[in-house]
Amino acid sequence: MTTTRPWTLLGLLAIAAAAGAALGFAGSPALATQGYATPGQIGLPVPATEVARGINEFYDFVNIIIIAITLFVLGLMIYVMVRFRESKNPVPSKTTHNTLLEVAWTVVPILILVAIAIPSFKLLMLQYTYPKPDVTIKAIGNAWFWEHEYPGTTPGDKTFTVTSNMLSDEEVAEKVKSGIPTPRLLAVDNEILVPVNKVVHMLVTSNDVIHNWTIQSFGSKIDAVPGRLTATWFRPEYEGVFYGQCSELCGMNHAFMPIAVRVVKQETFDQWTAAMKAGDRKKAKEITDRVALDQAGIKSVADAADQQR
Ligand SMILES: [Cu+2]
Repeated sequence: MTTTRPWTLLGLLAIAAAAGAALGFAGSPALATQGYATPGQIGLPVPATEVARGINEFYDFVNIIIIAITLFVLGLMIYVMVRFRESKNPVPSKTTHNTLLEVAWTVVPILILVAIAIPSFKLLMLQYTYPKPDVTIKAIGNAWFWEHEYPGTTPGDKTFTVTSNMLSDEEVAEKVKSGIPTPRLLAVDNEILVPVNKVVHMLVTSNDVIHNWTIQSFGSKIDAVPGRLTATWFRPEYEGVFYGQCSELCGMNHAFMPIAVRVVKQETFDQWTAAMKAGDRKKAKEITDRVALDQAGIKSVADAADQQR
């Protein structure tokens, strides 16, 4: 058999893969306006940070390679089954070596792996190079809820802690009635606030077993290990509420310890932290609810659909 035919096939498949890419794999999910996956959504939750955007792009890129390789192998198999079927090819070839082909099937996968490794390492560098923080928060995993500690930034400054428990179905229904879009199994009683376009360092640890602090829209996912401090960082680029879940199997209520981060204007953040430091939880709650309503107004398309559900 000649060695030219597989290459023709590879060329065709490469064109098909490129066409697939142009048709939409590289597109960002325009429908999602909140930081969680909505029913029927294709793709990852909408990215809100540079890292998350990088992850989404990398995911699309690797998917294209996977699809191209799968189609190529499938094509080769179909070609061999048809072209060399017993009726057409009763006396099989005894060929055992083809230098050009052997070099090619070694070199091409190496090149593909290098093409994957370069953007992958770039992304890892971005994820694990921590810019100077504007806000530092300590997340503490508990069986089965999260606590977030905002340490004081100057001597004498107060540290405060936000404890977040998942809302029950009744509480979700009540909140939805009041006009605040509230997803089931993700919304919590006390959201944490962070300022928009600021670098947040999240130091992560646990009080009991290993949990994992994750917000997909931020591209943040890091284990919460008892007795150790791990860290992730994010700089949310727009306002909204972003949900995450514990992502390390930690026990009975593992699925019911969501994380809700609300990204707000710096002044709102300052008001909220001032209220929290003063121990005025009621005022802090009012601020959070007001922002939630404001943000629901801005992002009305998906939210209206949510509320009707
Ligand atoms: Cu957990």
